[in-house]
Amino acid sequence: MQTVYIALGSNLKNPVQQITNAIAALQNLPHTQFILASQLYSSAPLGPQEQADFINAVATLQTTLTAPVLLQHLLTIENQQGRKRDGVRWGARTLDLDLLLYGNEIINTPELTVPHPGIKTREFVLYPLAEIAPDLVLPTGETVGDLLAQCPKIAVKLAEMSS
Ligand code: ROI
Repeated sequence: MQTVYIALGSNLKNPVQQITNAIAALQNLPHTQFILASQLYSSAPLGPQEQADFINAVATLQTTLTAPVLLQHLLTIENQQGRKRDGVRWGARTLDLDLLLYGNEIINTPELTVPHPGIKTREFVLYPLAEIAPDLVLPTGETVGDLLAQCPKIAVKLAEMSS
């Protein structure tokens, strides 16, 4: 059984609903116990600015799925929620599910890099991660708090849940 952390992001087609639906889908994964999801956070896009603000969250699960099988499930959920890979780097998306951490494992394959490279520099990942796992230590030995202190500052705020 591994404890895993997954980052969720959306900035298209009702992002709050996309994230809510994705959390429900994570709750239904086989061989997996859903533990907790963070609140929803809103931030301006990293990358091209001519796109809508993002909604982000982080969820944690315990699973006996292997990392590659879990990744396939995440891609399936992205596709079920209408993800189109249009080839635009850092473009808008209905749903992005990133495997941030898989237990204490370090994985470097063509399909998967864990810990996710964005974890250290993306405030919109670190804020929700720190909310649900403030004392988490990465395989590299850093804590989430250390990373947040070193991270470039962008404005991340709790998302409006109404509407
Ligand atoms: N920017 C923000 N704020 N949140 C994201 O989830 C996000 N995801 C991305 C890019 C386009 C890089 N920018 C983002 O993939």
